Amino acid sequence: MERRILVTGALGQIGTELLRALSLKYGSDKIIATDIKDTEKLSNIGIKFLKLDVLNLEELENIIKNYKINEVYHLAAILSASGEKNPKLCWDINVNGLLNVLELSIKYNYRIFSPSSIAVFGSDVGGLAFQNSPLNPSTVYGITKVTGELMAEYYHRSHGVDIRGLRYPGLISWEVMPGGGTTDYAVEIFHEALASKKYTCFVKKETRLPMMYMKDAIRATLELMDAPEEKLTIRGGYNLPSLSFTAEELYRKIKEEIPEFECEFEPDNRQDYADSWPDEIDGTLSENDWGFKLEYDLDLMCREMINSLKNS
Ligand code: NAD
Ligand code: AKB
Repeated sequence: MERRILVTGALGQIGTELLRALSLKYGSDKIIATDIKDTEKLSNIGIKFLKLDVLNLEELENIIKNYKINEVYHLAAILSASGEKNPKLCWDINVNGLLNVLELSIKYNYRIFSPSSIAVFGSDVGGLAFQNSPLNPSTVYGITKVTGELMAEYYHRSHGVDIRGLRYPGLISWEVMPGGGTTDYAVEIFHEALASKKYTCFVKKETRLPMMYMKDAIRATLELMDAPEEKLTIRGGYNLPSLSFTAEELYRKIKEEIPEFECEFEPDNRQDYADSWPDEIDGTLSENDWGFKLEYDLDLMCREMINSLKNS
């Protein structure tokens, strides 16, 4: 099948790297990148960019119709910390934006990738979150992600929509700064380790969260979208095998490479969101259903982050 791919929220932390992976795999002429923000950069690499607010159903439909889209990577969203500042906007974009994508898929019959998050879990989950652990999030962002998972299952069951989802952990990448999440400290720390050699981390040093290097996350996304339909047992969001380390362990690992780096820990309101999430994720179902395996451990990820930032 020739792919004609639409990416929403394409200028964000994941979108920027997913665009490159999709264009390597399918060709840049097969991709329409969209975002509520504007850019001129993508035309240099042959990707067509259109400004699109996912809440604008008419414009979304025009793009899907005009470009005969048959696959959508729906990344437009408001993340956890920004969501707590504006819960209604978070609900509108994360839930109603997804509903627009789902509704049009009934008419235009395209496949959908819709990311979920470890934020679906709440503090009742304990340290280790299994696929079927309770979903009682305390952030509005987490509530929108649980709703998104349930709507994905519903549209698949009732309308046969081929939608797939992953519960990404905190994603670590160097190219684009993350957009208003709780796990952003794990990216900022690398930038500051190189730029100013000091960082004030906004969670306590003992805060342990599930994390993953972006390359593993992009590969997981492509592998899930390539998995045969009959292998998939869930549609809302697969737990992914993930790394698990404390903020202090990350600091110590970076300090091995940059000995003069100093980090202080001054928790703010994001500590509460971090405390409500699990320390670790059991990703056995992803391994069993579609064969996902992590490639990057903490050492490899830190070395690659530091080298990439040095050379950027
Ligand atoms: P991001 O904030 O970096 O990017 C989101 C993009 O969506 C931004 O470029 C923003 O301009 C765009 N956007 C916001 N409102 C929009 C609207 N109304 N219409 C169109 N575009 C809009 O986020 P990300 O990290 O790239 O996350 C992408 C998806 O992955 C989200 O669903 C997020 O919940 C999920 N996720 C991310 C992480 C992570 O660590 N990055 C972890 C778990 C889940
Ligand atoms: C956030 O911190 O909000 C995201 C996420 C884990 O969903 N990075």
